[in-house]
Amino acid sequence: MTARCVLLLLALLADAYHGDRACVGASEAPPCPGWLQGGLSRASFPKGFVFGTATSAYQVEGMAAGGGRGPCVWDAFAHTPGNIPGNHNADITTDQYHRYKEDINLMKGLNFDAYRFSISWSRIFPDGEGKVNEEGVAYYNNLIDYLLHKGITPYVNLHHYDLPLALEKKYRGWLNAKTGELFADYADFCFMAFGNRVKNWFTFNEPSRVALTGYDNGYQPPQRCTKCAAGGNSATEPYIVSHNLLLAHGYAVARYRNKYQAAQKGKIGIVLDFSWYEGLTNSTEDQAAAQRARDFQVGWFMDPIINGQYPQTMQDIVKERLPRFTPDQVKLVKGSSDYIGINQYTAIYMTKEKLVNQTPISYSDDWQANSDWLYITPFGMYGCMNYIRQKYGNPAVLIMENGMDQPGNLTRDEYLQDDTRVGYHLSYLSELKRAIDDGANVLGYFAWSLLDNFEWRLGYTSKFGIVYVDFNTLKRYPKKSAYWFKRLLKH
Ligand code: PNW
Repeated sequence: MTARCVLLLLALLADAYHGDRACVGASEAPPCPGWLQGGLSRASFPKGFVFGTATSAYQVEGMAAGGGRGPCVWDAFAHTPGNIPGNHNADITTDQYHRYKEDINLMKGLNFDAYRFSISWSRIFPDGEGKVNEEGVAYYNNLIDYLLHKGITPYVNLHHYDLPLALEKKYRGWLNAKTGELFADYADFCFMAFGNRVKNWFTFNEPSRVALTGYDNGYQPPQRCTKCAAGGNSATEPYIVSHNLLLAHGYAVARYRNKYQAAQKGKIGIVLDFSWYEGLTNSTEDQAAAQRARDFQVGWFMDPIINGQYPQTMQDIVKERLPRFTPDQVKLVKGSSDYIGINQYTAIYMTKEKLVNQTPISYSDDWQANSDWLYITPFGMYGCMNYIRQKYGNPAVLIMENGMDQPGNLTRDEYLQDDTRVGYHLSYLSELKRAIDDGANVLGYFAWSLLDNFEWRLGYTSKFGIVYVDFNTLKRYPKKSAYWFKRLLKH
């Protein structure tokens, strides 16, 4: 679909909402004939298709220095003045640590089936290794038990950017393969402690962004790059880190499969970010730029996990800077996911880089491509799902994040009237359905996010929730999009 078609579609959707406005404020309006569900309901999706919302530990839990939790790399980053607007941090954030029952009741009331959250490694092992923090274990036990009590299925991610600070300091974090071995020990503990009730596991969230933002451009912890004050090498470290993350994933999956899976009967995978890349024009060069982008973003992890090696384009461009898998590592990584989680937000038009460096000096230079950022691009959802189906043999996929933000300067009422977000989810779900109808093996969809929360480098200035959080009182207010989901998902 062309960008113009998309704009037209959105204009039509916006029009339809405005007609409905009086009827569907951000309150639980009575059944409203004009409510725009776009013809979608649960019945539009395969039987057993799962709908949930997603969060991550650092972004919603709070109690950062409480309950026996050790610091993670993000605590140190957020507490360094100047890193985050308003010097915000996640010491309290939405305080889900104390309010999880309220949040689970909210999910239940909105008719969601599942909740994706992450476990904070440093809440279980404050130093990343060694002594267990029983208070942290009790917290996750309570969270899981209450989810199950309410009939909400937990989807648990083991690592969402929040590496224990002790491991960064002691071992240089993901630059050291040792961190991957410790990750497997932590994962093993979680399978042992929670696996009798958790049947859906993920190792990592968006490992490519850990490598990109931590080691290529240095925007996020540990802020390493060629020109960074902390030191680094953007030409080599992103590749070393992603290799170590792939091995860490493999070690953890092997533990699950060898020790727990037969008895616990769960599944395990990884969550990858995948923006849809289109060529800006049909020229061979732009089409090749789009393919390089897909390979460098999602192929970087998908190819090893499905085929046991990095994409050929990466091997050709990165050459000796790209680590090689030993035969044992191939065995570990190839086939190491029962399903693939995909975070899908947007699409990007790619064109061949105007000035290609003769000697690329960073992972992002290696893409040899420029991009034009778009935002509400539902065709990208179709593109990603269709691509994975065709290129990787149609593995089972879960959409683990999809959503959009609002800027930080509106009034509460303006936040609650999030018509644009309703249109976003409706249009992306419609394109997801189209991909499923064409044969894509998609098992579920998780909206990012249940709550407005700590949006990393943007602090609280960017709001992705379908539920508004007043960060002075911590009171939750469902937005119009929340009620839209409630109606979509009614049984
Ligand atoms: C995801 N991009 O990160 C993360 O998994 C969430 O923790 C985060 O809150 C959410 O998206 C919203 O930002 C991404 O620029 C951040 O392409 C940025 C991008 C992709 C994913």
